[in-house]
Amino acid sequence: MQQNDTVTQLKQEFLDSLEAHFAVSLADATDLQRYQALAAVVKQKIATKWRRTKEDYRDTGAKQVYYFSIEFLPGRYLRANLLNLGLLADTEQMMTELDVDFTAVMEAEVDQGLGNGGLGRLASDFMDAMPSIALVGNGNGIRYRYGLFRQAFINGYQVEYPDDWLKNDDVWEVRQDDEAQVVHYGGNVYLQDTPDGLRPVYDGGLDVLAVPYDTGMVGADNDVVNTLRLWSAEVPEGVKASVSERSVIESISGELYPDDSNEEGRRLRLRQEYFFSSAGVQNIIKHHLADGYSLHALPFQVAIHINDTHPTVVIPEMMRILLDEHGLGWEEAWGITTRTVSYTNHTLLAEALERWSQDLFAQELPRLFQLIQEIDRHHRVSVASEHGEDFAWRTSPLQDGQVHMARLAAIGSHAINGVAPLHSQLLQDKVLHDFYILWPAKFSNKTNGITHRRYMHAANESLSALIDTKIGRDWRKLPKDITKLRDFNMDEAFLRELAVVKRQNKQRLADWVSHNMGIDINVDAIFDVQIKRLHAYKRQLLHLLGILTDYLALKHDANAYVAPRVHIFAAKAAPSYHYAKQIIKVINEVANMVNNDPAVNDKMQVVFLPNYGVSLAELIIPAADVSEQISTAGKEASGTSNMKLMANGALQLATMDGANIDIIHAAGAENAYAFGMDTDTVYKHYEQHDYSAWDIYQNNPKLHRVLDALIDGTVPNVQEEGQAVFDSLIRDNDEYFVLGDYESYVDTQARLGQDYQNQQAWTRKSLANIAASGEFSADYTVAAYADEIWHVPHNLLAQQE
Ligand code: 26V
Repeated sequence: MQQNDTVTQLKQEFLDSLEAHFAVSLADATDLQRYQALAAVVKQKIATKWRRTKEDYRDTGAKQVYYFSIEFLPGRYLRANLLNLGLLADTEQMMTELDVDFTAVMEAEVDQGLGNGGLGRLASDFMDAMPSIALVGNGNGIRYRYGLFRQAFINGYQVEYPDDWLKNDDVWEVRQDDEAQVVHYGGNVYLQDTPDGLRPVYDGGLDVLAVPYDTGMVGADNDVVNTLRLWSAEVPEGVKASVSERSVIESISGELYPDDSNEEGRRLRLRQEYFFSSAGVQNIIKHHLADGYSLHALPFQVAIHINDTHPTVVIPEMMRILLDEHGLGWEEAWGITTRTVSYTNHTLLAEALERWSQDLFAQELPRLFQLIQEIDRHHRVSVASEHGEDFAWRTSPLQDGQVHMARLAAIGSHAINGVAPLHSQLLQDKVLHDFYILWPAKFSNKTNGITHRRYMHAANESLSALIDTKIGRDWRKLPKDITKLRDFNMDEAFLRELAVVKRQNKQRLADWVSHNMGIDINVDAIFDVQIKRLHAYKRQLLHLLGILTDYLALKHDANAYVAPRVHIFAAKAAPSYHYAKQIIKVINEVANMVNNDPAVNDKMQVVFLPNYGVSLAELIIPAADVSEQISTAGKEASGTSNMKLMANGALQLATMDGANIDIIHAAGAENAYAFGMDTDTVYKHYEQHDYSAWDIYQNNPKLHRVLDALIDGTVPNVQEEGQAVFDSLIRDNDEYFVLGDYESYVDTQARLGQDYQNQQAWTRKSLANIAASGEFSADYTVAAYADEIWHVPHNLLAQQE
């Protein structure tokens, strides 16, 4: 079909859809109606491919991957779906011909935020990558009624509002009543002797109906559409529930926990974990048997991947089904379970490693608790003879009144991986060392990746189009081919064009900031960006101390050399994370002070964009010059904003942590700004107890002055918060070594500022980053999972190193 014909047909479908759904003409339709009408057209196109994909999987008996994750963070779907269907350019043209503001139409879609941060967004990047490399992979999670809170600032303080994302219905999902499952909680359970052996008898407890909503995950330029299945909790049909019973049940899928580090061990969270794990596993086994396979074939037909420990109850749940419902023996059930399940760890922070009180666990999931006791007993017996009682004790899922989920996951799965080389190494050497001794072959690394489709082709269309003019379009399918761009790093015209694209993207962001925040930022300045959850270990505070250093230097001497910068922050803090919220307040007050001081204004500005999420990331990332990745070495498992920013031409200002190391290696050390302590140094300080924040404060006059500014009124309106920050750094000896890395950070920033003045040299470094970003495509990451862990086929042509 001619392109014009496609546009003409789309136009007709769009106008028909508007009339069919809303009985309005284009001229009278709101942006929301236009969005919903267009989305309905797109959904129809997806539906045909989706049905065929499902039929094809069933007819060929393909092995299925199920990615279990308590969070998915898809953002908006419309643009990404159009891109993958190959209809984005035609739709843009159609909208131009109709004189419709397409951006406004796309922005009418709600940003689906059923996740906290990196872990949830990674799951959604994988949902995009899997169908795009024709891999049979589905998602399994929770359809939270309320997603991550909407953030606003009032007087510089974070305020949280509920995220009522289903207010206007979700166009993309399909409710599947026939696939509903019952999930059982609580009550008493005892074992009864029957002719078939011991069987559990349940007494009391709560039945919850899990109803799935499916959304098609569209592959890029192919006919594959996989399924993301999110479960919603309802009262089972025929059950008479009081108002309060109903609300207990519905609360299970009521809201996302807005925390990504501190396990508070709340009962509802455990119920959520069991909810999607149990519904998912029951449904998988039901279909497996209905398709005529034996339970012994499960590991050959199904791979279940658990994204962090939140779905670890999959392991005892599978045992329950195999033993109690199908009468298998322990050993055969255990073999089937462990060969089906694999596990990714996403954090080294001790406070984020999940543990549950055994009492609470036994109350909520009594049968599963019995099975974990049995797993625990088998484990102790099997390791004690060779490794001793102490070792058995240290590695047991049940210890000190708690259920240790990472231990259970390590024991009950056949593969364990970290998400960047350093992180995987630290898992083997430290956090999961005992398990590495037991089963070295279970361990591997799978470095995270990102979907260049959403973050480059869709969010930065002009960059991708410019790249196409130099190296053709093949790199869009084989991202590593983008290294061909290196041939053009002496092409001055091309470097200028790259700089023009960056400037346009900076202007687009500046327009947003002006419109939404009333601040006019200088697009000639360095856009110095830090976007991620607010966490002490991510050290937004180090960035802030750097800002105060420049500010005081300029106040002292108006001619002090400071390269003009716009410091851009975006971050949500967990509502219960008091210190993180205090840091937000301090950053906002510093921003106010700086932005309203004409003495420094032409050299520096600070903006903290509210309500960070996927859509805001898509706007900020293409505009970034500098990517701040400054966590304490050994704390950030991987990071993924680092990869997105690199692909869009930002240079890294980074510690040697997580995937920063691999990014610096790929781009070349001369094209990044590495600084600060490495992991060995950090660990030495832990061992030797020789770190003194007080000494650093006393011996560095510049830093002394900066820290005092937090408590002597220099920064206004932070009496309490400034003191809290000061105390955490000085009195509590600076847990994350902010002061230890301060000098190195400030020096590196100064060097970076100098380098930026040579636009051409800077753009050449930017090009080096873009050209090296291909290896961080999630397409390669999921292909590696497929080849080495799941053992399923895909069609990504692995490229020779
Ligand atoms: C933990 C918890 C614990 C308490 C309650 C809620 C909750 C929710 C999520 C989590 C998981 C935290 C782990 C996490 O998000 N890790 C991040 O994973 C990214 C993808 O692998 C990685 O890039 C980041 O470095 C890592 O911090």
